[in-house]
Amino acid sequence: ARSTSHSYEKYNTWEKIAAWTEDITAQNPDLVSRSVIGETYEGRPMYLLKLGKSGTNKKAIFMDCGFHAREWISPAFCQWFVKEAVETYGKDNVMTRLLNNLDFYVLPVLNIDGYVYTWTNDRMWRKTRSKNSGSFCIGTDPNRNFDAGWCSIGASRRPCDSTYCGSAPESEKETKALADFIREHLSTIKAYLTIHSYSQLLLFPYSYTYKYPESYEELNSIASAAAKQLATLYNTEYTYGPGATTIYPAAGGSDDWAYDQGIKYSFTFELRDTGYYGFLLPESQIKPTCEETLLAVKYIANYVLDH
Ligand code: ING
Ligand code: ZN
Repeated sequence: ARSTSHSYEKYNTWEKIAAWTEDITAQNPDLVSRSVIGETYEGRPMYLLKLGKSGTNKKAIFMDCGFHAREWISPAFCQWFVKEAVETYGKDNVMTRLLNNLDFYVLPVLNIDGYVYTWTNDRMWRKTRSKNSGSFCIGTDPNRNFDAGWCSIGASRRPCDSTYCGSAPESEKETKALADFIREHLSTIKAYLTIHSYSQLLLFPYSYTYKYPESYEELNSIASAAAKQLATLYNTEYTYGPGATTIYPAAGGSDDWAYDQGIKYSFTFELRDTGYYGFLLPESQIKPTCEETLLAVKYIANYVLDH
């Protein structure tokens, strides 16, 4: 047993996050279970937490953090979300109802190798850490590596670029593991949430094309209501809309891919801030950022439960 408690208001190393996944599972056996959905290029286990009271025919919501290595507030949010779930279950009516009736799959860090590299070598690293044949440059952008208009727009075919789409869709062990898990659970997963930073945006499909998704009206109204909820705490302003027109056109993103798999409620969050600190968001902002984001995620989860 480990004696010191986890620091939710600090950025944690992968070593600490990995140990935390074990501890939080052991401490909450009726609410949390842990599995491994694959391993990274450098051989690290990709831990997935499943949150929820056991039940039959439950819908599920999948949420991942840490696609891009330097976006440290993202893994911090996944940790915060799990903490809130276990601490407020049985106390907060909304969280209790959510966990009684839904399962949350939470992947605390997708791009673990990249995340480790930002702690040891280069704080601004974005991509995975895989080797590219025929190049000395390392890594693929995991959010250009999905089979959704792959590499057609807003992505690069050059391995040295930060938006390199990889040698093929799902060329990365990390994106393949995520896609395989979602494909295997398509009958239960009703929503896909992927957490990035920064810009304070709530995006939905599409990013790989300017065409509007069939559920545009519904997604737009959910995003509007979720952003409104988020702002109730600190007045943090979020812009929302389809990725292509709200941030920039970019193919191969996981939200577009999940949507085209039939997961209607698919959103990308871009957390604080709007650029003053950017990726280097101070630790003093972890708590307010996570508290406000939690309101938006709970809103979306509630909506999914009721629809
Ligand atoms: N932004 C996202 C990126 O991967 C995005 C924006 C979302 C692109 C959805 C494609 C699909 O570039 C950051 N900050 O990573
Ligand atoms: Zn990102």
